[in-house]
Amino acid sequence: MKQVITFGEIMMRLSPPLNYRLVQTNNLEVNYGGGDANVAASVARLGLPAAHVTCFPDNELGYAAAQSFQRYGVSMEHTVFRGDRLGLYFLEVGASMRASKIVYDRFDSAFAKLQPAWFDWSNILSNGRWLHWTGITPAISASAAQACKEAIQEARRRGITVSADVNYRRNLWQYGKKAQDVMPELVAGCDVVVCTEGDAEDLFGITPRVDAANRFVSMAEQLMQRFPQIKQVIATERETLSASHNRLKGVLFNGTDYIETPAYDIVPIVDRIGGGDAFIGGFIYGSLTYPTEQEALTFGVAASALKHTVHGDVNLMTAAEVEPVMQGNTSGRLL
Ligand code: KDG
Repeated sequence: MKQVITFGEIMMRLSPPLNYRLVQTNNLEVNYGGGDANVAASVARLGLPAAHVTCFPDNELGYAAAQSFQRYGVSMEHTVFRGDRLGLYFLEVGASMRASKIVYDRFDSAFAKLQPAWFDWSNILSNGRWLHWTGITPAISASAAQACKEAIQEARRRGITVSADVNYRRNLWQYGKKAQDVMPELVAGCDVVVCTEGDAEDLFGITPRVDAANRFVSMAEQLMQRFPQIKQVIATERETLSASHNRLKGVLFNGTDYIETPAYDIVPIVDRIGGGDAFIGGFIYGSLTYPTEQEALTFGVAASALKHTVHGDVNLMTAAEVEPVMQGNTSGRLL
């Protein structure tokens, strides 16, 4: 069976154990994560073939990062090992009224310095059924943005479904190009787009109409008018009751119908990093497995809710574990 293929940077995540703060800890736990790679890991754990394409330094840190995703069943066969630096990030996990904190140390990473010519997309995508990328990838460097564009173009030529999580991280866009200039061309090649109201406004200048009955639908309609290739706009809507208690639901607009899921109460949150990626991984799996958009969307939100119960960036749930939650069994009791 052909693969779901993702492209982007993987970083080493270093976090104090338990709820220690960085200033007091003597130990840092190691995890690896990357928005796009987390999606590949989700899909692979759920049971469909997935591959992640990236560039790692040609050293022990690069090999360890590659292995961490191989362990979850992600094919890393297209990894390029060149360059010197693995990006890092430091995370203090929040609790109750204290929000999580992240410090990035990723500039000049091997991924940021990749050359687009190192990736033969025709060969990589010859075994692809779905390409997914996030707005983090073109934010890293001009060459990463170019490689992302070439991947999308090749996927389009091959009729492969393309999805994007626009995920606007304004602090990352530091190489001289503006997200507002780069992202429209990339998003124009996508079939499925994950976009919040805030990102639609910041990136594309799209705001819901003042008289809109449903603000998400109004935003999604305008996004689809501007980028006619888009067939589905999806998002999660998160109510933050505290750092350890969120309420999450999924929403989808397909040009005609608006669909939403029941809201999931997630309490206590163990680790919310990668919750959005778990949603997308679950949605991709659901779209390739279930006959209806309602099921795909609900599966995605259930997978995301479960991700919040596990440390690390990656959703490690199997389909058999997500299904009961999707069907409303959120008690944690064995059936
Ligand atoms: O969505 C989770 C990602 O943010 C995390 O895995 C790390 O890729 C990452 C990033 O750029 O922050």
